[in-house]
Amino acid sequence: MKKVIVVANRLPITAVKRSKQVVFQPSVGGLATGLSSVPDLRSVWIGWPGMTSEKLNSNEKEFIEKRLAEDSFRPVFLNQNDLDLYYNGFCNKTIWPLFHHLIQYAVFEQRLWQSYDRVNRIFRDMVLEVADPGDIIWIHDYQLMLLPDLIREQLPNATIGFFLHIPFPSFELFRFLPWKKEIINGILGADLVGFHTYSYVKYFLDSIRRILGLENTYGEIIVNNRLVKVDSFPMGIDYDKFSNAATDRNVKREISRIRKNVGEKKIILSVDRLDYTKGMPGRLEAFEYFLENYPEFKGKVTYIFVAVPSRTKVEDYRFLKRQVDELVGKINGDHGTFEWMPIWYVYSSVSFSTLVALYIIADIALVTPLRDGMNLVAKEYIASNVDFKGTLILSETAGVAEELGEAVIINPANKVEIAGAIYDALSMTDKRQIKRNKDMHQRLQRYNIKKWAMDFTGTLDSVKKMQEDLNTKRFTMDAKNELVASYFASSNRLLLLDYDGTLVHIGESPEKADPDEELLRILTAVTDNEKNEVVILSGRNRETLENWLASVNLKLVAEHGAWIKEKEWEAIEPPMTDWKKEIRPVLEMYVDRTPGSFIEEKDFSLVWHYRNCSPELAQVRVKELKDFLLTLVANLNIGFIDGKKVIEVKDMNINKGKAALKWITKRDWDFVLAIGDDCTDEDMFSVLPDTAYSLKVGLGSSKAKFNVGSVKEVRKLLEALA
Ligand code: GDG
Repeated sequence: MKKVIVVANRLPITAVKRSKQVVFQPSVGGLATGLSSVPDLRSVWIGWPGMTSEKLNSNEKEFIEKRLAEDSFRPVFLNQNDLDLYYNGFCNKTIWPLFHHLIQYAVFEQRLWQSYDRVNRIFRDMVLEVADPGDIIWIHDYQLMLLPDLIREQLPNATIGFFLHIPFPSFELFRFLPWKKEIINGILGADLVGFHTYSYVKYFLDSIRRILGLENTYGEIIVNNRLVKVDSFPMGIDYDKFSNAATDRNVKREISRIRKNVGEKKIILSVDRLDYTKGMPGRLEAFEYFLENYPEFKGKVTYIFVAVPSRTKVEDYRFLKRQVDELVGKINGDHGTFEWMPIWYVYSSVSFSTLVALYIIADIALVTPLRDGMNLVAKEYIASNVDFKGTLILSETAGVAEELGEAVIINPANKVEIAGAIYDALSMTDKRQIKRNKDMHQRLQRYNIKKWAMDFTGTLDSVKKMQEDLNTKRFTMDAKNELVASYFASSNRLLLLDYDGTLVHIGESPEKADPDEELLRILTAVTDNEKNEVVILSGRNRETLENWLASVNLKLVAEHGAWIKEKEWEAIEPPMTDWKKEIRPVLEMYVDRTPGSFIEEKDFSLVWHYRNCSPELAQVRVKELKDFLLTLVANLNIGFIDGKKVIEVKDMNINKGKAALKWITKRDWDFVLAIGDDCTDEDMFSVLPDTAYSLKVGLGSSKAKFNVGSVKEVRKLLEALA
């Protein structure tokens, strides 16, 4: 039976020695807590058990293996040298700081890199031992970025997903990594690459473009003839576990215990691993600034500061510990009294019950990382407070801020702003807090950890299906040669070409899709041949096509077939636009509710663009909008196109198929070629004669006979016909 193999640096439980006995305890950290609550998905988990080989004799190793096997965990044993150079070295002194944009902490050393490479191969060997054909191999995080490709080399057809839990850096920082090409190639061994946010997706795709010269179409890239998809999957939490905790007996007991000690004071809480990315010194300084500038709160507020020991072998972390100790000491010394200690500093991990009790009792959660892949603490705080009370103060530089926009968003480098936010939060009326928290709460409930994991593995399945489709309909060299031969054997040829995504690559700014010199040269050469009639069929408006393509002798179709130009522009149908006044207010409402989206008005259609929005939010809104439009289309005789990051509402009678037919029926062509990339081009493919050649750019099912990988390939083909 097909199984899911989760591969991560650490197992969800850690082996430790207590009085010479090996015992096990849960691992702390976002990945372990998150994934361990999705048991249905965890058939086998491969990872390091937390103790180096030197500390274990062979009996103990065997004991660990046996005990872990009961939970389908497979340990990868690492020695002290690996731990120093790979884990404490390359992972935490090179990748961690660089990927968090804190390059001043990063070291670049060949021997650390070599160890990283070696350990990734050790993990590969364990995966090869465990994997059977058809299994899903899901690799996690920055410690194992070479692993996808190392496995791919050995198992070319394996189903591999890779998820990065930390940020991916902008190219301007990533370019400093001496092994950047190896890292990118390593990750691209996966079929699906996931990040928490769309910004990291963009940075990753940008690096691929700059380093490997590979373009993507909406996150799909062809790597060595294989489709790889890159997308964002914002990790959720085990919502039920946190939202049900308020009624748990142990949690209630903890709440009373803490309340007894703190009294009626307001509580500010922060919980993080002691890590320089979490912005702890800045946060403490902001708290100090708050006490100095809002002295009326002295004696009335307690800051519970939980710092979980982390990476204590790395010098930068030890330095941070000293810095935090000093700051806490100074603030308590300067402001504390016999009756009141401003900061309760806990340098250890706490039990789950204590953690949730703290979440529930805290009036403010102060989550101010300098940079954070996601930050689950912020989500857990909101989910635990089922009465929707409490204020979340959140860094704009944490991945989670893209999702929890209703939190009080601050700049972690601005202590004045943070202190002001604390003051506002302590003075905020319950009503405002409740409204904000309720909205966030509902989203966390919807997109929980299970949904996240199912979403990722479901997408991975669909990528495999797309790869299969592509393989059966791939535009091979033989197919290309046959097309070119047929072209040269004919004298009466019709070429029907879509523009965006077919002749030009659509990047993040579609308004900048004007033709480059190469394209104009190719189009001129093809149209100059008098045996050819070349038509561009586009969704763009007349003015744009005119401006961009006036220098070439082309026939044009604008607005998906609403306008046709042989010599002058003509409307294909009498305009019917009465429906616009009903639809426009609806789309405007969606613009208001979906930051980053906008409306484009064309002569015969209205288009809602959502490419700049948070993908998760957009997904929800698209579904709502489509459901709503479905109730209107019959009455108004309109249809809508669910295009690439757009919903276009238009007159039903207008489509590229009708426009294409006008040319197809015009003459007895002995060669017809149609090329397009999105669903609007399917109308064109469906009216072609059987003998026609048709190509879809990109992957996925299509009525076209073949799939081609990219705009580059289309241009090469047209060049061969020129
Ligand atoms: C990485 C990325 C990303 C913490 N202290 C205690 C404790 N925890 C639990 C929290 C939470 C988790 O550990 C911490 O998760 P974060 O997301 O805040 O941070 P990282 O460990 O840095 O995680 C991060 C994450 O991976 C997931 O992809 O969000 O950006 O850096 O679940 O509850 N749990 C208990 N006692 C503690 O003292 N019981």
